[in-house]
Amino acid sequence: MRRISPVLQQDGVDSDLISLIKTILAACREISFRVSQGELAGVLGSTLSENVQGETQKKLDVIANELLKEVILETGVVKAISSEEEDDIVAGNPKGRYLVTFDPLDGSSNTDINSLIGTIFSILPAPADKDADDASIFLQPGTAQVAAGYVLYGPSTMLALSTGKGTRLYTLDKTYGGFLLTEDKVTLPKYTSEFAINMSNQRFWQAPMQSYIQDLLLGKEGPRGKNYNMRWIAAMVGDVHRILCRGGLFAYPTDNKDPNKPYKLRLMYEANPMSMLVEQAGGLSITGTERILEIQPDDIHQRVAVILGSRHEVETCLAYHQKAVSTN
Ligand code: FDP
Repeated sequence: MRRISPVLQQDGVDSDLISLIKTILAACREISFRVSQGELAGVLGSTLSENVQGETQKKLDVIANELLKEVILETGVVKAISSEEEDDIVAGNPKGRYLVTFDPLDGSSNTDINSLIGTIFSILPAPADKDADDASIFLQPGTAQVAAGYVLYGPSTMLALSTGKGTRLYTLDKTYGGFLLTEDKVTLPKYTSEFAINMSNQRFWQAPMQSYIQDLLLGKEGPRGKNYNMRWIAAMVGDVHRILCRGGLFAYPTDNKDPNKPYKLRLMYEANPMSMLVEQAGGLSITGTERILEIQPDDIHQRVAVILGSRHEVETCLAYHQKAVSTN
């Protein structure tokens, strides 16, 4: 079985980028260990470190953020990082060639129930002409990503990674401590009969999404002419992993539950890296009106509607949205 470095070298990936990816994975191995220790490690909402006042409560997502931040900035090849856990960007080496944006622990509400969680990351080129503390250096569309991936902390710890030459899956070999290639060419089936969506939001969706899902629920007797199954892990990293493994459609669409927050998922460190992984595996990823990877971000923490997965199903969902526009 092949290790990561030779696979990336064969793809012609820059040696600085390879060592950056390996550094991120080293932190993820540490996070994986702590996750697997559960209550025993005292990390699930419990304490890990102390300060002058005594013991400090540190949640696993905070610990994961600190681990990643520290090791990534130490590489010297990173100009700045941006994290779901940090309001502002954190400057690194002014001469660093890369930017890293990450969600240290996606699906963190699953930590309490010993269910799937993961780390999602996206690597962008760093513009040379701007300062390391200028947040606008991150405002690049997803098409600019030089690498995207996630590490899933499940029954086994798995990595999905793309550097633009397809999507591969690796599994952490806990006996030797490294990730080994276990799926060389992830390919999403074009057709699917499985979807993932938080149905409790149904009444808040826009009309095209309401009728698309309604038609899936009508099954064999409805316009789609087949029965659909639903799966919902409630951690994007887990739902997208299932889709990379066997296809399907995942959606967190626009809703009007809270008029100030029409979208749930973050563009820079959730939607963009997942969209790259899905597209590189032959799938599609859209908001309902546009390709996610082409969105020009205007804020490092901006949110976006997400519909991704098997090509034919995403195209069908898009057609419902387009029909609504043309009849309006
Ligand atoms: P979480 O809040 O538990 O971290 O964006 C984060 C996310 O999980 C996604 O991973 C998941 O798909 C979604 O939120 C679930 O949110 P809801 O339970 O509100 O639908």
